[in-house]
Amino acid sequence: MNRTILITGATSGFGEACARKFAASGDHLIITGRREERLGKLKQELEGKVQVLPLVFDVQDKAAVFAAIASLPETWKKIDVLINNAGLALGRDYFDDASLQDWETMIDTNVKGLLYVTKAALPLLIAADHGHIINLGSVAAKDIYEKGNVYCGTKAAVDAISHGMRIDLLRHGIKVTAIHPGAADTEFSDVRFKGDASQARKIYEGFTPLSAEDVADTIHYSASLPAHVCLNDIVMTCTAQADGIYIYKKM
Ligand code: NDP
Ligand code: 8X3
Repeated sequence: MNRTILITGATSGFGEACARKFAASGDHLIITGRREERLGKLKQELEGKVQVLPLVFDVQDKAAVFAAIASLPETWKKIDVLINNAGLALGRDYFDDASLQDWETMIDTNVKGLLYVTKAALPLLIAADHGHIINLGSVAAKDIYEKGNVYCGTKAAVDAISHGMRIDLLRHGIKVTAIHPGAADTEFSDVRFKGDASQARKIYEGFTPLSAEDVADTIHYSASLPAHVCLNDIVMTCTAQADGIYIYKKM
C-alpha cells in the first residue's frame, strides 16, 4: 500500500508480527526498540519488498525519543500509521508487596513513553493528512484483576488517553484506535516474571491463547478500512477468555 508505518516495540511479539504483516501489504516501516540486533535481523528479513528504517531508542528516554524522530531522513518525514505498542508488565504482586521500581518502569514505559512518541511523531502524522494512531491497551484496562494494580492502571490510562487523543485530534482528521487484547503468547510473561520461564509458561497452560499474529491481523485490518471509517475501541480475546479475569482452562 506504500504507506509509512512507525511501530514501537518491533523486536518481539505484536510489534514484530505487525512489521511482517504490514510489509506483506507493501507498507514501508520504521521499526523501533532497544535491541538493535533484533531490529537489524528484521530489517534484513523484510527489506527488498519494502523499505525498512530501524531506530534504536528507549521510549522512557524523552530526549532520545525526540532526537530519534528528529533524525528521520526527509523522505521518511510523513507517517501514515503510528503503532504505539512498546510496553510491559513487571511483576504480579499484591499492592503491598509490589516493587516501586517496577511501578515506575511500567508508568514510564506504558504511559509516558507512549506520550513522548506520540507527541514527537504527531507533526509527521498531521503532515500525512490522514494519520492513524493505534495504541496497545489491554483487557487489563477494562477489568482490574488481583495483583494487576499498577499494570492495569497504566493500561486504563492508555484507554483514557486514547479517547482524549481521538477527541482532540478530530480537527486533524487523525483516527485513533485503542486495541485491548487478552492473554497472548509472546515474550510478555517472560518479561513480567523476570525470566522465570516456568511461571511464564503456566499463564498459557490449559487453553489456546491469542498469538502475536492474531493481534497483528486485527491491527492491520483496523488500519486498512476506508478513510471515513474508524474502529475506536477493540477488545479481543481468545475464545477461552471472557474478559480480563475469566479464562476457562482445561487442566
Ligand atoms: P513483548 O515482550 O513480546 O514485546 C514488547 C516490546 O516492547 C518489545 O519489542 C520491547 O522491545 C518493547 N519495549 C519494552 N520496553 C521498551 C522500552 N522501554 N523502550 C522501547 N521499547 C520497549 O510483548 P507483547 O508483544 O505481548 O506486548 C506488546 C504490547 O501489548 C505491550 O504494550 C503489552 O502491554 C500489550 N499487551 C500484551 C498482551 C499479552 O498478553 N501479550 C495482552 C494485552 C496487551 P525492546 O525490549 O527491544 O526494547
Ligand atoms: C496483558 C494481558 O491479562 O496479562 O495485558 O493483563 S494480562
